[in-house]
Amino acid sequence: MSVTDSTEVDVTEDHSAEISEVKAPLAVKHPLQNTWALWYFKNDRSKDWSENLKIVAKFQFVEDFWALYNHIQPASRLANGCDYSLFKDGIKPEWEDPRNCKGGRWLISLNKGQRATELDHSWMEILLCLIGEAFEDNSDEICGATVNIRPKVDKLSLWTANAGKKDATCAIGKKLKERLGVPNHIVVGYEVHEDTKSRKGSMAKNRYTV
Ligand code: MGP
Repeated sequence: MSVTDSTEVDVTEDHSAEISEVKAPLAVKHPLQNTWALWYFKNDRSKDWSENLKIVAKFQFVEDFWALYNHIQPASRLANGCDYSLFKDGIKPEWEDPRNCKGGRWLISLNKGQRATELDHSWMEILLCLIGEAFEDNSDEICGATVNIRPKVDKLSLWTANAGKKDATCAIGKKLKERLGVPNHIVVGYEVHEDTKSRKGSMAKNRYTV
């Protein structure tokens, strides 16, 4: 998996087998509650959007997560137009997936300066919230998370399954804000995927805010 030694990630196949070969001392690995898949998106305009989404690796142990994380480029080093997504195994990081289609995302935008200072730390914190099941009773509502690297505004988003479940969705948003250390006076919004898909302006309206 040549993802650390080139300026752009070359992800052409599933590397799960390679990652799960990493052995912990005494060969005891610590299982996660869910199996997760890391996806990489590279914006190749000659292909449909969905065809540009590739699985980098799946993992179900803490040690395999770190092996993968330490092996790939940090999000801040990806080229503009690229994304990483970490989703529960079986959920594709797209609106159309049956487990995403009634849901939405908590969205945090970062300006250009924050790419160097905050992006990698915040993305790592989101990854740790996911694999550590930080959303407790509402963990079943979690689908995954995405980081979009873009020329003007990078985006971090946490995708949940049911936009109609206000209490669970807002509890997730509050926990996310707390874990990322977002100050209280900064408002974080939740967009419903259906609205994001059909929006006319530059932003979909927020269904909820925390
Ligand atoms: P984007 O990559 O989420 O954001 O969506 P970006 O690049 O910041 O652009 P903006 O439109 O938010 O300003 C870019 C485009 O990719 C969308 O307009 C869609 O055409 C396509 N796209 C993104 N997502 C997440 C999906 C998806 O889940 N399904 C499909 N079919 N297209 C998507």
